[in-house]
Amino acid sequence: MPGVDGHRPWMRAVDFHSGSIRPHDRRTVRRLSDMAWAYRDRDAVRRALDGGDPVMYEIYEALVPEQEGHLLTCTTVLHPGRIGDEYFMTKGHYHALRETGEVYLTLRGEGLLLMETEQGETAAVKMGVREVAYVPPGWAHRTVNTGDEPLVFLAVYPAHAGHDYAAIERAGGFRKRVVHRDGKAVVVDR
Ligand code: S6P
Ligand code: ZN
Repeated sequence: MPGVDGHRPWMRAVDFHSGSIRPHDRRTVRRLSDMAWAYRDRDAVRRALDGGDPVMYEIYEALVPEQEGHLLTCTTVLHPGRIGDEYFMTKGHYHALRETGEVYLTLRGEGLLLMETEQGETAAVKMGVREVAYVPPGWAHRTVNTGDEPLVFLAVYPAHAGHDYAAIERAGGFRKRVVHRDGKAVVVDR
């Protein structure tokens, strides 16, 4: 039976260590300057920017049509490090189509998946190797690398979901932060 839109089945290789998808259709690099607003310690942000604007994370994508029915597969490689006492993290977003969820499978490292809703609910879910985390529809999501090696995870989500970063920025960031305190990762209020 032919596919609904002529898109052919495929297979890609995922390197669990480097996080690369081979071949990938797009690789996106996010540096601190792309999300400097997200960190609380402004002096630490300035120092890190002056020190060379570190790469925070990379995203490898296997692109498919951005249409309902398709699923987009991608990996994220979130580097270890801190800005002040706050761990390296992703910008975080709602899906533009709020009714779409997402699945994360951790391939390497350890971290936390911070989630929240526009109604004020919050959650922090552990991310560890071979563990799956679920982002329900309507929940904004941000990953935080609490370990000392790259946090690598595979994500699958509806290809027509879209990304709404502006809602997070407008809200002044996520309601919770993950900071390094007494040698461990602690979730605190913004
Ligand atoms: C996409 C999915 C992830 C993130 C990636 C980077 O829906 O949630 O692939 O895009 O982890 O995070 P962000 O917040 O910069 O898109
Ligand atoms: Zn997402």
